[in-house]
Amino acid sequence: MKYELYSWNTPNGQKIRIALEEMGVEYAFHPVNIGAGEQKTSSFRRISPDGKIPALVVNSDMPISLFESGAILLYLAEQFPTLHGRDEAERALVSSWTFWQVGQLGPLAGQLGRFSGETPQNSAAVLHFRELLTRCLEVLETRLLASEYLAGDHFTVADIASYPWIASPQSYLQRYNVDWRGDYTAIVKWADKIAERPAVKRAFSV
Ligand SMILES: N[C@@H](CCC(=O)N[C@@H](CS)C(=O)NCC(=O)O)C(=O)O
Repeated sequence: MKYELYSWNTPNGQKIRIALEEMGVEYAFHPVNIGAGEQKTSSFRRISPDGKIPALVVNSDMPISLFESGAILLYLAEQFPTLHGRDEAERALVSSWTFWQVGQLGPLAGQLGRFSGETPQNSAAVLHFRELLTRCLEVLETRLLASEYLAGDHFTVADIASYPWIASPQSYLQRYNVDWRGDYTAIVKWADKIAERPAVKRAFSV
């Protein structure tokens, strides 16, 4: 099999599954149970040095091993240009929004989840990360009021990066009742349209 995905059912893992389903390629799925610590084994660290999912191995004469979901998405976009920007300006936006998700939206939602699970809902940490996450949602809303998708008028890996962090049932926004559906009409429209994509449905059905 050319593509081998090492992953688990979390927003970062779901991104790569969506991209591979959009590409319509076959891939082997290797579950890495992060609850059981399988991501920290020395064998898994050979493909993902920081001991985190997702990771992707691309088999060919010269196999390629990738970790970090943003790097994987941008690599796949180069293989499958329909998921990339159509010109230099769009590709620059695809990179910018993808890096924004892995540098801002993902870690801030992750920290909200971490502290919401462990400390009272009015603790300084929970309030701090809720505020920062709200700012992220405002950034996303402003962009989506001006543009159908994050990099322009068509769906790219930049949308794939952010979508599960907002709308996946495993997203911390769902789990800790961040009311994005009530407050952000452009995000809701964008997310509902993405949810209808057959590849996205397939990615979430497994
Ligand atoms: N920046 C990384 C973050 C990956 C990440 O945090 N993965 C989580 C699951 S969503 C994980 O493996 N957590 C287990 C751990 O850190 O031990 C990426 O975008 O791929």
